[in-house]
Amino acid sequence: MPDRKLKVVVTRKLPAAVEARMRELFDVELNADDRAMSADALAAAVARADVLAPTVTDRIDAGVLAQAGPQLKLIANFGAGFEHIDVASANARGIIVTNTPGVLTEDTADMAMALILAVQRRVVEGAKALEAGRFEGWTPTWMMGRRLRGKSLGVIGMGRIGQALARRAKAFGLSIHYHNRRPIPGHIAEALEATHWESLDQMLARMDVVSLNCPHTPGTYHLLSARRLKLMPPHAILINTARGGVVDEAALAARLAEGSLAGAGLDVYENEPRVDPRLLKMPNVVLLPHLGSATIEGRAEMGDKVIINIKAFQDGHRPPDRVLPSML
Ligand code: 8YV
Repeated sequence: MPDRKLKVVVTRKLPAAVEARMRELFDVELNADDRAMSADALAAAVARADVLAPTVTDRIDAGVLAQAGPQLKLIANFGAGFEHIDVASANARGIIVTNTPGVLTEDTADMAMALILAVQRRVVEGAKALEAGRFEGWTPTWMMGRRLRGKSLGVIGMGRIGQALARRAKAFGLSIHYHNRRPIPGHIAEALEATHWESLDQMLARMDVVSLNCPHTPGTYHLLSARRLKLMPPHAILINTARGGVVDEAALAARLAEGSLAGAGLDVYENEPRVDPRLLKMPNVVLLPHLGSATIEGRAEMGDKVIINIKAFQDGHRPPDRVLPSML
């Protein structure tokens, strides 16, 4: 590794303490005005950077990577999801890709639980009704939601975040079910009293609440297709804190509009920041602007991870959070 400081190009504004530490360690280019970079700006960045530190709002595809200079050796993503990076193309060019797993697990699980509560108990709908002057005093039948205790939760993707959500949901009295590529270790399944469903179709047909917690890979694109959404019973709700592309958003909006699904809580969308306009008008749908990991603590820890990955690389070690082809 050369003695000079690594040129690190950071594509978005990061927490101040993270940026300050990066200034100490690296020859860093920060993005003070925090505007998302265009494809041309990204291409220019990979042409001059030793390390690129992008986020979910940057599309690092084969076209951008084709512009990379030979000095670009690391893409240290600020975020856990990496579907916006063409990892295979990067690896083929000898570029390592890293992410920030583990530090946003609890925050994202909190948000999924918050969405379950919000949709099932009509929290946002009630707050909006009050703000609009529609609260005329208590009545026995107004704004009734559904009880959580005793209901079933089907988690799609039982990794770190799925398990953290399952722990929360179990404490709220939900029974835990999951669909995953592989069953989780026995001791974890036992503690959660979790049932593994080999068949996603069969699980969907029996759950009261379904939560998406899997990564967006070529294999999970539109995993919840129009056909699968139709398998969910009409009283069921869908929660998505994973990635918009895992659900056919137009088909979801259509199902909700026809009343054949009771509600949805979404933090992510297929074409962010665009949201299917039909969803915006539905009282039984709670929409958040991709806030899953948005805590002061979580974002600081994500920054630490980015720095640790770059530092390890700079010191001649293998960065700890490499994204490996087996994860795709
Ligand atoms: C991040 C996320 O804030 O880490 C992820 O995968 O979805 C978000 O919570 C975002 O990816 C930042 O790049």
